Order: sequence, then structure tokens, then C-alpha cells
Amino acid sequence: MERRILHIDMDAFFASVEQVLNPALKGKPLIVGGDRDDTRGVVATASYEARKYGVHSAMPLTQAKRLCPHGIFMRGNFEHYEAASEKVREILDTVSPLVESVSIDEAYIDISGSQRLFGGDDAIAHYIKSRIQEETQLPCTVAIASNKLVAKIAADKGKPDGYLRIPTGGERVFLHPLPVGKLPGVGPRTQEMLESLGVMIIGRLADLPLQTLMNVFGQSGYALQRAAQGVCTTEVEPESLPKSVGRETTFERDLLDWAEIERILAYLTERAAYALREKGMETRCVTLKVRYGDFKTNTFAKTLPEPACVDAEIIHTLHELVPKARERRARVRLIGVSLSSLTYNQHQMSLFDRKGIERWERAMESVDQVRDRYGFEFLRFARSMSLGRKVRLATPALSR
Ligand code: TTP
Ligand code: MG
Repeated sequence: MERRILHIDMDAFFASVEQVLNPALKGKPLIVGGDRDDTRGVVATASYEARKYGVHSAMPLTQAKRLCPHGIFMRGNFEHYEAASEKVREILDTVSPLVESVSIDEAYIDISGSQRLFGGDDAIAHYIKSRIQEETQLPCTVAIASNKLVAKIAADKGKPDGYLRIPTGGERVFLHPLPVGKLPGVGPRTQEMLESLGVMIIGRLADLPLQTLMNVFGQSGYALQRAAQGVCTTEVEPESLPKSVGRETTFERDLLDWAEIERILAYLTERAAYALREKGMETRCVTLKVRYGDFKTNTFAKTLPEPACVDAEIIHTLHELVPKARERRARVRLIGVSLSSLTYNQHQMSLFDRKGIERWERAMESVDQVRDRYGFEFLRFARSMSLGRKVRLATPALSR
């Protein structure tokens, strides 16, 4: 599978959020970071209108006031920026499971596995930009390339409100004319040293004899040249991919009646599967957990031939595991289901006949929509329904 990495960075983020909150600020030179009379603070960010006057992040406010005397100055409100950031993140999470936020307004997404679902780079970029626009009214810039390094540089180049796509194999051509300072990690000092070697643009750095670079920069000369050649193998690292989704409960008194135990298990599964689908995920491994009256705890797991997210499939798998749990003819104190080996539901084409399952998935989608609206208990299935409409578990905290 071809690796495609998307980088997104919001434009003039704090200022843009303020402009959405107060549309009267739109199109104005806005400087966020401190009041007009603030003599000690620095600029957090400036709207693009203010940037025309040379105002930029980290500049002392006093200097910003000199450069842009008619600018609008404000301290800003960090909670608003965090809330906007979260909204954006929610949208990004619908594109791929591999999302890595690197700052409040910047993220990488590994979209290699999302290509088929969305229909390619351009469709993904368009989807992200338009959903962010619709739901937050905030402008952003998106770039897609074969790795993080090139995607990041491209996003920087595409600003503001842009989209740049660097085809795989086109990394060097894209980087060639850019000043060396555009390479992440090349600060003013390194830039100066490179310029003394006659290296102004990235293309020159890429083609310089490696020995020359090693003489000046030591080992890091090698890394520098690899970067200039557009080579980067760093993976997108999502902060926390859920490892498993589970629901379990301890009975009010230990049970021997497996028909009753299985009804409760079905109920727990409905809840777990609902949570699984809410995350947009599927499971490949279903585990039945049993704690017996003497506190001995066993787990019985089964790997599915295909990822699943439909209650009926999971309940069926658990039912197949039950005889193993019954081998120990003891009373049961706790029962639980855990769904692991999670993957994002990509609606993959399947080797097996999934027609029936797909109908189920669509049905469950409608079921979940009703539940989102009226609560989980509003729609339940026959097997667990005999427990009554309002199921009261002895340990309700574990069954959301
Ligand atoms: P950036 O993405 O660096 O800047 P930006 O979003 O304002 O502008 P653009 O990306 O279009 O060039 O930083 C994101 C936010 O982080 C920025 O809006 C304000 C804050 N920030 C600071 O508070 N101090 C800083 O020195 C920088 C660089 C950013
Ligand atoms: Mg930004």
C-alpha cells in the first residue's frame, strides 16, 4: 500500500477563532496576545491582514503596535481555542484512525488506508476542508505527500487557505527551489553555515557531496541531506488508539442458570458493540470473561475470520465459547465481554459473502441513530429483551 500522509495546520488560528466569535473582526488587522497598552507581552498570532505590516508570532507587542498602529489588539481566550481545536480533531478522526495532533492547530494523518473509502488525496483534502468550514467556519491549509516531512513543508508553502498535493516521487522536485531555512531543524545558525558553503536552496543541499556536509556538520550532515532529498520514515503516531472495548457485570448473587447468564451477556454485548460502532471501529477478537463463585477467573477468546461490529455476530461467537466456560460446573459471579484487535471500519471488500452482514450494519446504523436520540434502552433485541426493558445490573457503573 502506498503511504500517503496529510498535514493540516489552521490559518492564523487564534485570530481566526476570534473572527468567527466576533464577525466584526473579519478582514481586520487583528493581533492576539495582549491589550493595546500591554508593554511586556508578545504576539501569540496575528491575522493575515496584520501580517502585511510585518507583525508575527513571538514579536513584542510594543513592536507590533509600532508596525501596525491601527491594529486591533486583544488578549484572547484560550478555552475558545481549545474548543475549536477539539472540534477540528473530531472531524479529522472521521478520516483515519491514525491521527497525530502535534500542537493545538496542527496534525498529521496517515491516510494510506482511507484512499479507497474517500476516493483519493484530493477527495480527502476537500472533505476535510469543507467539513471544517461548515462546522467551525475556520480556514486551514492541507498538504498531502508521501511522508510527514514533505507534507509539513508543503502545508507551510500552501498557506493560507490552501491545498497542496505532492505526488509520490515528486518530493525532490517540490523541495528543490525552496530556501534551506524551510527545512524543519534548519535554524538561523545552520542556515548561515550552509550559506557559507554556497547552499541557499534545498536542491543544492540534496546534491552536495555527502563528505562535504559530514566535514561541517558531522553525523547530522547525513540526516540533513536525507531531509533535503525528501526522505523521511517517521510514522504518524496516534496518541491513544483504543485497544479494547468491554462491558462486564457482577451478579447480585452467583448464578448457575446459563440461559439467564447468556441473556445478560447478550445485553452487555449490545452495549459494547454500540460503543464500538460509536468509535467507528470493528473487532477481530471476542473474549468471554467469567469469574466463578470462588473468584477463579477465566477468559475464552476467539479470533473472527473478519472484523465485525454487529451485535448478532459477536453474540454468536460468545455463544460458541460458552460450552468452554461451562466445563467448570461452578456458579458464576461475574460475566463480561471484551472486544479487541480493533480496527477502523473501512467497509472493506471481503473475501467472504458479506451481503447479509452489510444489511445488518446498515440496520445497526439506524438503530444507533435512534439510540443516540432516545437513549440506549429505547431499542433492544429479542435475546436480551426478556430481561425487561430497564435492565438493572448489580454493577451498573461498568455498563454505560
Ligand atoms: P501557528 O500554526 O504557528 O500559527 P497560526 O496558526 O497563528 O498561523 P499560520 O499557521 O497560518 O501561519 O500557531 C498556532 C497558534 O499557536 C497561533 O494561532 C497562536 C499560538 N502561538 C503562540 O501563542 N505563540 C507562538 O509563538 C506561535 C508560533 C503560536
Ligand atoms: Mg497555524
